[in-house]
Amino acid sequence: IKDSAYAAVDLGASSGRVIVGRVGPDTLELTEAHRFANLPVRVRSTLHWDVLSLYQGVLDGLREAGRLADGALASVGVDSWAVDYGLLDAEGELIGNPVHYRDTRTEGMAERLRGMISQAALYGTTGVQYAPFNTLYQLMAASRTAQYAAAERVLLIPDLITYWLTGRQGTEITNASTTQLVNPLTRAWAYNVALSAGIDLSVFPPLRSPGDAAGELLPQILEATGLAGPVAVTTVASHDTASAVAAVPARAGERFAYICTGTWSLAGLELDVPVLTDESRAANFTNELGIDDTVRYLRNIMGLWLLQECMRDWGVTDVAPLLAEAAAVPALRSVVDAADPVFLAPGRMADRLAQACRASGQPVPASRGEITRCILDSLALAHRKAIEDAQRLSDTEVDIVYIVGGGARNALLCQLTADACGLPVVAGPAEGAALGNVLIQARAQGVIGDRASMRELVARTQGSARYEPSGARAAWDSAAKRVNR
Ligand code: LFR
Repeated sequence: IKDSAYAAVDLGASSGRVIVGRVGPDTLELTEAHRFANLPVRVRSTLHWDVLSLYQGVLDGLREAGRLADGALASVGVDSWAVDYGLLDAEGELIGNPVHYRDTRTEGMAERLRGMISQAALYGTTGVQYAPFNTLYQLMAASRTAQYAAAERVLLIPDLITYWLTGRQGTEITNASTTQLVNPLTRAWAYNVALSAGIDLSVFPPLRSPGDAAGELLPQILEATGLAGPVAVTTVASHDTASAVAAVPARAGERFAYICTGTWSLAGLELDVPVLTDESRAANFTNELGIDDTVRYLRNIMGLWLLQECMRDWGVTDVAPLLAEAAAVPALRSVVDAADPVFLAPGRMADRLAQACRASGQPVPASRGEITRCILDSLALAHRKAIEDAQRLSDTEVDIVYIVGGGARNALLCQLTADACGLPVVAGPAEGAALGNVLIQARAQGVIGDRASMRELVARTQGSARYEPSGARAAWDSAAKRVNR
């Protein structure tokens, strides 16, 4: 059988890419067709996504993908970061530029909602962690604006791109689960929460699931990309993290935790049922939805964003020298809480890290190597804490940690994570989200089977590196005490 070629559109917070995946019973091969920068733009006081530039990147990428696949794309799927959305008017036109989740417009919204629904009821219904950027708070903030008054539709980012490609609208469930407007037990909208927040859920098109047909590329898209139609568009796990988790190369029966690394580190477990307890809420764990009725029980950790922001301030683009310097710095001199929302907004990151070290009575990292080391040690510590907490709160145990996403290439981070967790780490693939995206498309066409066989195919075909824990756990135990949570 000739292997089929699928195009994965994967939009991340710092770059977007279109990747061609060839999938067959024994093949899984990715080729990057196009990569483009994702550069947020601040206009007046609001931080926006430049969604039209991203869309142009998608079209350029599909053209190149078609060339790589000799014009024979079996299907296209779109995933991106979560929670953000575009507004459409009654004629389906985009109203304004989508607002970036790191914008501060949601300040005060959580407090306002607290007066309308109890924290226990909010978490018990949605299972979603508190984060200022949850769609729920964004919509509360937006609902006061003239743009919102003119809006008839809310489309999450991957659904917006899919709509532009196909003319058809839907709300993909894994991404919808990050809005804090979905009940993870029923996998349906949480009407009581929406009512409390004054949000009319009919602004969202109907829910759809990974594997569902999403339409076909419109004639004008075929023309713009030079593709020969018809080309199917498939609903994938459109939340990038859900796609990445789907591609974790765990073996059948293995008891594993995962860390999806990139701008964020998303660390946790795949469960069959959500954990909606008060302890889980207090620990700020989220129950996002995964493929096949799974729950992604995880914590958001700031991730390599901490380093990206320092590098932006330093005007540095090459990470390798920083990692080499960091490797030479003594371990665990200063650590910060890498899940702390004080690091959420852009700007002056090194100052904020210094401030956190000072406030906890630790040496302030000064050189770039020291700052990088502080970030990596802190991330490893946060990974450990998330994986420990997740096991305790869900009453499960793991024996191995998988790291997927861009951070899988960061050998120091992977080794530190193994040391901190006291568990072996298997790192790779780095393009986890794109792989998951491609695999769901292939599965929808019957090319591969269940979740276990998808993962088995990833394990068999994609490279990975294994890191054994060094055994020096005591140092991590004492460092953990310096980070108060
Ligand atoms: C990772 C991610 C996280 C989500 C954050 C904001 O790319 O999708 O899962 O919490 O971005 O959307």
